Amino acid sequence: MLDIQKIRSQFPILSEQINGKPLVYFDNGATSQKPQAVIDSIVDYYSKYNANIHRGVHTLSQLATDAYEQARIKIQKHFNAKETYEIIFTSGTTESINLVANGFESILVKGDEIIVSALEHHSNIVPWQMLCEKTGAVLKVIPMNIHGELIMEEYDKLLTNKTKLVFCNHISNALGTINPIEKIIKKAHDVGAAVLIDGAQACPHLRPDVQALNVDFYVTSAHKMCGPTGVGILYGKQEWLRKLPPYKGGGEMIATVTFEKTTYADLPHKFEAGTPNICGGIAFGAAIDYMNDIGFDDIEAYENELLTYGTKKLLEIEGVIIYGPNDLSKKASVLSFNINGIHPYDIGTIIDKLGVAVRTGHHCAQPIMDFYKIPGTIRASLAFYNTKEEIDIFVEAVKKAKIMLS
Ligand code: 7TS
Repeated sequence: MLDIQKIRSQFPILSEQINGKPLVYFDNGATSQKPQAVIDSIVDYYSKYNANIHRGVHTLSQLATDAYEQARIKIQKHFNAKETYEIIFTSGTTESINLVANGFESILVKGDEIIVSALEHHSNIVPWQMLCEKTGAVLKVIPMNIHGELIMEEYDKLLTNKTKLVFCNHISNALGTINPIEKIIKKAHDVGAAVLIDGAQACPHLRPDVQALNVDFYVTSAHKMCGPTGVGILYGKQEWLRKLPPYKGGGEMIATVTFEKTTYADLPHKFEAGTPNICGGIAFGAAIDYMNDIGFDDIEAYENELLTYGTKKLLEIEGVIIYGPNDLSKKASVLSFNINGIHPYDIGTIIDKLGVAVRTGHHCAQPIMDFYKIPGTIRASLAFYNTKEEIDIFVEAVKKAKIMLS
């Protein structure tokens, strides 16, 4: 059982007023709020041991280096990576995906096939299209059904010995679908393809075990799981990380440099050119500690309770259509919906005036909106610090907006 009031008191922003009303923050899919422990880790770093890392002999630099590398170890343990150097710090999910796509440029040849799912965020579509343009590889798509679930029989048909890579998100940002990634990974491996899982929306809700999943690459952003913006990770199996060429050239990623030839540093530094987001990495570690102290089993159970309650309440409003799986055990705490005849943007704008923050639009997942033939949805994405009382306020706000717009 979570002590929600205690948890809420640890997030200063949750007691803010917006437009004269108490904030109801239901835009966690875009970014989560930050607990005091994470804010403190940022203030501590800049006020007590700010220095560049991996290069100074002086004490401050060593303190900063230790804290940064400790964060990498925390992240390794959290995801159960075998080796610490399999965790590469990046600026976030988008950069992690681009790093892998860039690396496969030298591996793929014309006619190779790569598979993405119909449920992807643009950041897991566009880099692969760019890769296909450069290499002559062909992009195939696993289709989805009306409930926003991938059609696995169609996936089976797409897999051949030409398939070199498969990409799929763990949880869809637009619908909340929890994808059957264990099966997706196993089937891809059966034809010799590598798999990248985009965990941006999964990591705030559950704890992935990359060894148990036997996944080749797993990527996420800190800011969706109580950490700061501008930092994330790429987990890669070491065999793959050794095979891929560096993504960016510069300081810190080299072993030796002459004007004739450069040799690269070992993992993880080969992929970490330049001064990284030191403070961000340290604060990511603090966020992981914070969430683990609360406990992912309790987070999952409580969020499912919120989802069940929110679904029931929202469906009491006439004309509401909720997208995504009907089976709520296959869905994260996302309520993506429309009201017959009303544009999602109009609802979002009115409920904002009532203190409720949601996202409206295509959620960077235009192919999903095209599938449903809609311009977008209203998305309420809930976190473990949200409450049933907030759902009541949100539902009342939607009702008011509906009356105003009808
Ligand atoms: N993948 C998924 C599944 C996402 O939901 C997002 C961001 C990204 C990748 C990109 O993450 P970034 O940290 O590199 O930007 N999703 C959203 C969203 O749903 N609303 O705002 C951002």
